[in-house]
Amino acid sequence: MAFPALAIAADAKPNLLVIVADDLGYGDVGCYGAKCVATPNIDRLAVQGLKFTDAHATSATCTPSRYALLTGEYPWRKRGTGILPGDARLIIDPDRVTLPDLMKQAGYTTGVVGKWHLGLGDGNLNWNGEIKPGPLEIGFDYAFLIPATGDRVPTVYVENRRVVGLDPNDPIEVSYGKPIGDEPTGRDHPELLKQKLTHGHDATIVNGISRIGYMTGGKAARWVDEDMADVITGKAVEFIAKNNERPFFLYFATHDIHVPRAPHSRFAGTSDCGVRGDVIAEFDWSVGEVMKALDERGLAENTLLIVTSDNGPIVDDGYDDGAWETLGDHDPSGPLRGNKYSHYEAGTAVPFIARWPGRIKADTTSDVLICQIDLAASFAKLTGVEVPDDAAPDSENLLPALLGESNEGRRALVEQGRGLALRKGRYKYIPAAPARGRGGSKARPFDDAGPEAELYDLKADAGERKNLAEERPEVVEEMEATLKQLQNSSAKR
Ligand code: NG6
Ligand code: CA
Repeated sequence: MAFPALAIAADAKPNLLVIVADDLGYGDVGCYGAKCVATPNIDRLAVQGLKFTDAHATSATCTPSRYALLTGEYPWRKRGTGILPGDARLIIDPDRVTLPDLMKQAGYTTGVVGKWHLGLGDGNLNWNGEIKPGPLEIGFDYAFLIPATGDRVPTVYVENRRVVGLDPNDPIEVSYGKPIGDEPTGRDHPELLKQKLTHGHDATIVNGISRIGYMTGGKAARWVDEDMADVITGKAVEFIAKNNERPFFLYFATHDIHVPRAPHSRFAGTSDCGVRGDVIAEFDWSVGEVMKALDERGLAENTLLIVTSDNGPIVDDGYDDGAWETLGDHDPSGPLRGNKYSHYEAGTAVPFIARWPGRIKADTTSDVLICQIDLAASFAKLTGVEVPDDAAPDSENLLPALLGESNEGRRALVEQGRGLALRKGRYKYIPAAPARGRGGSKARPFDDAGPEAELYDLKADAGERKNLAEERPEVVEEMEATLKQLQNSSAKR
């Protein structure tokens, strides 16, 4: 593919560093109102940069949200982009032009460190051999991965195309169907668990925590959850150190603050709202280490550093880790309604801070509607590469808004919970879905839309409390038409 000459000189190009937390809620950090846990590093970023109040992931769960971030395509356009098991094949087509592809075209070294959860291999992957296709086939020069999630097997790191520290005499096998091997499971041996289960997560026990899925072998390669933040933050810092001579794009996807919540002893017990607060503190530490790495190399001034989250917050996501009992009056969703998985705003509205001392004004706030899906077109604009016609179809170039130079954001955004919802102008619309029951576990249902259509005026009612659907049928009709049209138009370009 031919790309036009680069628009800005190589030495002027900012590094691009996107830190994506897992399940960190809109109300979970200090500068967004959290009081029970100190997040000094993220708060400092906000003081030095631009804090967005209406920034979103496309989706209220991980796989679709990250698919959108890396491809610039709404995930619901493609089948198979829901939460993936740990043995799923790669869901991003190596032939498509992705965000990391675009950055490579712009002359950047590209890296991903941390949670992947977009599948690996092309079906029937052998974890003991060369693991591909994966991130290296979709535009990354370097990868250090948690293949799926912390609560899914295989519980090993993958560096580039290999499991790290694998003993060839102890091969790994993974199953998401029938049980394999003879290791104890959480279902049969609850007495062996550090954390009891509330739902799911009852298969192979690794490090005293039982997981989703069965695994045998790979004993020497298995991670220790309590060390995970140290390990992956170290890899992110290493990537920065290795690439300080030329511009880099780093996607650093932490395990924090997803379940299982197993903070290092440095953080355990440090917050006023239990283990969930402790892993927020650990996430903040990771952000601080990355900031330090930039400072030490004189890179901070010319690095666009973004901190955000892949979806909204959840207190009980399957492990009985005491998070509910110790939550106190902390509200992970802040002033918004809903949580992870839900159609309400807190499902996709996430913290989003952008700092670039060389370009973005310090200590500023923006209320524009912006989405992580827009990073592809915006970064392409910033680095002077053209987005090919068939790439990133739903990504809007919002560079001026991203840099705080414009108040113009998206006109509309499709938000994905268990179904689709629409943001447009001051309104939020959730279509009727008669088959939809309440979500979550029986004991702790999460706050999600019911079977009837819902319409909210977010300007007057940010907390989505007063359903206007009956009062304003003409708005419902217009929103419905826009949503249909967006669903049917396969591409903007
Ligand atoms: C759910 C898991 C949940 C979490 C989620 C994915 C159960 C009962 N629940 O199926 O614990 O792993 O998937 O989270 O197993 S995400 O942030 O990666 O989307
Ligand atoms: Ca997530």
